[in-house]
Amino acid sequence: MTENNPRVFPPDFLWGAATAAYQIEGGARDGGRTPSIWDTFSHTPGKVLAGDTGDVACDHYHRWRDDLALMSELNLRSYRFSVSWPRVQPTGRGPAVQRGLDFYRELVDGLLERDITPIVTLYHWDLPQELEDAGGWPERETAERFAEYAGIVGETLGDRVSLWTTLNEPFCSAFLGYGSGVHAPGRHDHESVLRAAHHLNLAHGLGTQALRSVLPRTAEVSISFNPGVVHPLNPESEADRDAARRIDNLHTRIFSDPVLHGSYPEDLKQDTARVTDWSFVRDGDEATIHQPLDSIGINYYTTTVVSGPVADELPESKRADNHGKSEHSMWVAAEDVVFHRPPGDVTEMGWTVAPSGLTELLLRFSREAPKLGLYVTENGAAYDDKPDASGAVHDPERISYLRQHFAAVHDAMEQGADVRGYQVWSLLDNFEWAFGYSKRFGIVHVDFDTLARTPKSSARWYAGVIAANQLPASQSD
Ligand code: PNW
Repeated sequence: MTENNPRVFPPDFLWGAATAAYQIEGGARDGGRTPSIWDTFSHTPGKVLAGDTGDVACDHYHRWRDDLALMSELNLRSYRFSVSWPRVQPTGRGPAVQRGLDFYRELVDGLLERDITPIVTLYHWDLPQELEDAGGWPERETAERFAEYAGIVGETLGDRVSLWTTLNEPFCSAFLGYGSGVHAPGRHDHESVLRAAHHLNLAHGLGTQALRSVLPRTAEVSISFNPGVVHPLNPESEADRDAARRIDNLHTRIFSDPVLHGSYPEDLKQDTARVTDWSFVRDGDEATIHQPLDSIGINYYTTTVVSGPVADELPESKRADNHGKSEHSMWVAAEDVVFHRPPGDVTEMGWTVAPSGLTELLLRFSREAPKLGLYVTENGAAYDDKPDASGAVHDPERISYLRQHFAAVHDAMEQGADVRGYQVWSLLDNFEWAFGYSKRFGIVHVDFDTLARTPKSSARWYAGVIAANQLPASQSD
């Protein structure tokens, strides 16, 4: 549509990049840090591809100064990172460790010196192992412990950080952690999934209250969802539409309804009645979860197509395993739903490139929560990037992926969505959870033998987009 006009972004649009503590820091035993569920999980044989762990990862814990220089070189205006809970509060209870807090304070000061806006995520999946030993997210106490931890970090960084995110993708914590078991702690039990989802929601609510009590009034509080864009295979089919409704409830509304509107969807409770009576939801919990927020973070990678049961098993080329292969279905009371791969190019994850889904999601949430700002807190793609003979890393597919998604964000803004920023996933190639180091999402290449960082051509291209604050109309890079 705007092929001949450049797509111009607002002057204060917060371009940036995102990472997460366990995926980049390493320094697993430094400064009094104790194991999180991801240390335990990655050290359990068979859980992570090739036995990879985050023990060293990108060694960002020791190289953060170099990484800051890299961010400046790439013109980043924001940097979204997460705080490692067991680095700050090793057992998940009691007093904080000063060295842990100091690490993040120095990092934040370094960002501010460079005019890069820090966006702090409090929980990106690294639960202190001791809290999992006490029952983990299926237990209410974990939500209460999270609130205490949120208060500690808020008190320490509140004078210098103005953008706060409570949780990253509670969907993955609950469904992949306690349902399919492909993520830590690797459990699979359907009632635990729903209990975990509720206590993650409660953690968000209690954590937001704790943050508000220590942060200046100008600070913004948010949560990052990875909502599903779920389309029925055949929109004419009642069974396919019902499959889409049930998956949307489990993927998205189980979190966004209580957070944004203060109650769980009634049909979700009915659909799952044979799994649980939901008695773990106490009077007042939904009101606690429903805290006033300033913005919503949207993480988006691909679109999902579902149907009701089909006669024959789909061939691999038509099947979507977007959430990782597991013998245990995580789809509570929706095990019968079949996931189809949408047409189009796929990334190394097997995820179809579907930029219009991002426009759709941003418009959905801008209608659902018209007063809240939106940030795309993650979006990006894995490709098989290798340095050439000269050491340069060319990743034209990633440039194409990003270009299409920037245009999709711009489309949503033209249609009224209040999108305030975009953080690419990810700054660095890193520990891609169950896939270890085999999947590279970075705009900066990391050699995991030498830990050398090399900006890929997409990083240079992105730096140019940020400097111009617009997407060039021409297709040539
Ligand atoms: C998100 N799924 O993870 C995370 O927030 C990042 O830490 C991660 O590196 C990135 O996306 C790329 O995967 C997801 O199976 C992991 O549905 C798995 C799924 C979704 C998101």
